[in-house]
Amino acid sequence: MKEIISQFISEVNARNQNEPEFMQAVTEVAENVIPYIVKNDIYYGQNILLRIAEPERVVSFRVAWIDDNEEIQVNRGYRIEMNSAIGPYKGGLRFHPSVNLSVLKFLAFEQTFKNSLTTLPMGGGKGGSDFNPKGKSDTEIMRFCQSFMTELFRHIGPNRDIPAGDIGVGSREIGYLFGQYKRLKNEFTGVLTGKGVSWGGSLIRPEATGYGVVYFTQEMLLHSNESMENKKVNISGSGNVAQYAAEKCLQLGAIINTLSDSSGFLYDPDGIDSEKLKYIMELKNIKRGRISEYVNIYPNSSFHKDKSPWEIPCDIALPCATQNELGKSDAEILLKNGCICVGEGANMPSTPEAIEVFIKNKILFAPGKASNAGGVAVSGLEMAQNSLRYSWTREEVDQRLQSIMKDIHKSCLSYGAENEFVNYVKGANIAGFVKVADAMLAQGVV
Ligand code: NDP
Ligand code: 2IT
Repeated sequence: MKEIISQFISEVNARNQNEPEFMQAVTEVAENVIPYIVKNDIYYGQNILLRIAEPERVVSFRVAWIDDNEEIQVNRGYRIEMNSAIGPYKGGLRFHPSVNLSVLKFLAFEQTFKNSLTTLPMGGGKGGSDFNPKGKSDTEIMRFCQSFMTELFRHIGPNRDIPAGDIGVGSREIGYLFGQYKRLKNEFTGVLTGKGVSWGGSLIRPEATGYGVVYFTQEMLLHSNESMENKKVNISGSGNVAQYAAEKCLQLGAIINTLSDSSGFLYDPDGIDSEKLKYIMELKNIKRGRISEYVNIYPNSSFHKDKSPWEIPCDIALPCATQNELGKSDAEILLKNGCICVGEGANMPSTPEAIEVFIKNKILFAPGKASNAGGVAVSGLEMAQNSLRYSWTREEVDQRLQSIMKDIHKSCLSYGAENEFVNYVKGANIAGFVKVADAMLAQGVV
């Protein structure tokens, strides 16, 4: 078996040199899915995983725009249309200087499995740009978004490819992107998700990823006769996912120790309560400030420059910032300090070595493609509401989100239960694969 897997990985690697993040994502899936394929005749010999690892289409384009000093700036834009076996391409846009083909291909690959897990009809895609939104004025952001969409609009559409937000792309950017798409096409359609509620957005979409992570974490805990109540939680990041994960943790009676950004982490030994979280949301979303500013308002807390929050003892860790932010030594410290559960809010935040530590020690570990699927799931519900030309209440969307997260948990159990232990990584990878693979088999070699 090891040989079949390594042969597969070398074949994919040969075509994707210098794409470490993409290879990391493919390797993890291959290790879980190839043994399953070998045991199941209908998939064996069809090269399905090899086909899934090859994007259906990759678009790369120039984004030229003029900054506030009237200088011409040039960025690179991308859209990876990874897999459309079970529905139109669907996935976020990331604006961050670290964006490159490897990062977006890993995200699009993960998205294909994640979207399959949601139970909704969405294929996998991802896009973005190496544009850095930090420190840019509102008008610079608008000009960039308009230039980006002036090329992207040819490749997307409500039945073809439906982008949304990700790192650096929130409601402001979705607004500017939607405005430009509508102007270019002279059509008001559900081509993007994460829209404002007054112009086709869904209630609960801003909250969905963070809430979903906590709903999934709660399911894992309940399955082990545990609960969120009074648990100490370390969260990384302080963006969209981190903020609403924190909000839901507080609603379920947990205590928030930490939040972070790329400059370091904040630790509040008294707990970040809902009033403090409100301050953080305003600081990050309106003032666009840094998390270190919190200590000026709450002097009992401390800011740890250039460090990640995993060294603070906790019961639950929710990495909600970015890929590979939690390594082997972080995993070891978490375990040593008594952590019982890790729920990934970000995409691929734990390194393969960290995951190995979690699984070897049989703690509850949820991979992002299962635990952060609530965001794209509510994007799918936004698409459904747009098609109906109708909108559901907050309660209705939240109920559907909760039941989708429970269904994903059940799918992980179906394919990942190993005696008393549940290997959620294996469960999510195989369950995500089966639905896409069945659709690909039915549709022939395309
Ligand atoms: P935001 O842009 O709202 O926030 C990102 C947060 O992560 C910020 O606090 C940011 O700090 C921090 N961060 C970003 N890059 C790095 C880095 N290289 N090192 C350390 N910290 C970093 O993004 P989201 O909250 O939307 O996304 C967070 C993660 O969740 C990503 O992995 C994303 O792919 C994933 N995700 C998002 C979904 C969504 O619906 N938005 C859905 C599913 C997954 P700083 O401000 O200093 O950059
Ligand atoms: O990684 C993700 O799932 C997202 N950034 C959300 C994608 C979406 O289409 O809502």
